[in-house]
Amino acid sequence: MKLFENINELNGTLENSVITIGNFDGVHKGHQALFQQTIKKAKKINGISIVITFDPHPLRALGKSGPPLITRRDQKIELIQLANVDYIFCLPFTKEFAQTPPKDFIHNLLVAKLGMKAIIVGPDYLFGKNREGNIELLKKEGEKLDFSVIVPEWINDTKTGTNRISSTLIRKLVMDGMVSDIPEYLGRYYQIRGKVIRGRNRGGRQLGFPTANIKLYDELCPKFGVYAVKVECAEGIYPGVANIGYSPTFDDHIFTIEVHILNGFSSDIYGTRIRVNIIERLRDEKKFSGIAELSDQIHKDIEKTQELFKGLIE
Ligand code: RBF
Ligand code: MG
Repeated sequence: MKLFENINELNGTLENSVITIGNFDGVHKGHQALFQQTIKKAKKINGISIVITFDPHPLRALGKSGPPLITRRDQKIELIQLANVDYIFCLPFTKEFAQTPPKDFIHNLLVAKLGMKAIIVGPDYLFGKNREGNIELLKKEGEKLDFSVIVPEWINDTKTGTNRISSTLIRKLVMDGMVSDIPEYLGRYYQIRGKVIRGRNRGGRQLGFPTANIKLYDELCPKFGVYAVKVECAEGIYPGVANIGYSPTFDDHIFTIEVHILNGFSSDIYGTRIRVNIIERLRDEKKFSGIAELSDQIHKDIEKTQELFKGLIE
């Protein structure tokens, strides 16, 4: 597996390749299926498999706001790497690049530079200047330049009855707090990443539940509330309970993402980066009449989480 973060890093040209291209935000099961089909086709022709993706998101590069990303650059690359394709190109999407006419993109990059013999893309794939390139154009150019165009059907979403898995659907589920539905689409839990920063030092001292306060690195934040989570830090992987919101019991109105790690975890993790896998939504945040009531409730949240983890197969 070779990763290129700029096309200029590739000396010379490649040959006999099967390529899939997309933004692949979230690297969901639909994307994963495209990667597997790319690998399969490459084996069939004794060639190499290539994933091409972009960063930043094209809409951002063009100065539009764009959706909150499910996976930022590094996580997206890590997840694509799990697919075991031969080459990953994570190319900078710039305003200049956006001006590339679709035919130039096909001729200069895909065919001349990367030696494309087959391309595998989703049914709605559009590309090039003004998104003028489409599957029809690919097929026409494919006849001239001797590559095939493979367009797999959408993967059915048996849960909602809609006929495709999409990044848009996944974003909505996360924002609605429907996190336990996520593994069905991502093949993993939704994960947020961030750095542990100093909080108000109230959790441990006043409540009896020390929390790691997280400065979010990710863009997509689950709906406010309390969640059962699995925390990955340098020390290992631990169950935890997280609160996302404004802690309405207190009147400071400060947005925080806090995690209390279970089983007496007491390592100093200030300043380190942690990953929090969001497993299940437990409840809404509530304004309690006092610290004792809040503390009682957190006890219950922890019990529920421990039960949940007993039932989880790793
Ligand atoms: N604060 C609230 O005001 N209402 C809540 O319902 C609430 N639930 C929480 C649940 C968990 C599992 C944790 C770890 C924290 C919760 N908090 C809640 C935040 C709590 O007030 C905060 O951790 C302390 O004030 C320390 O910053
Ligand atoms: Mg804290």
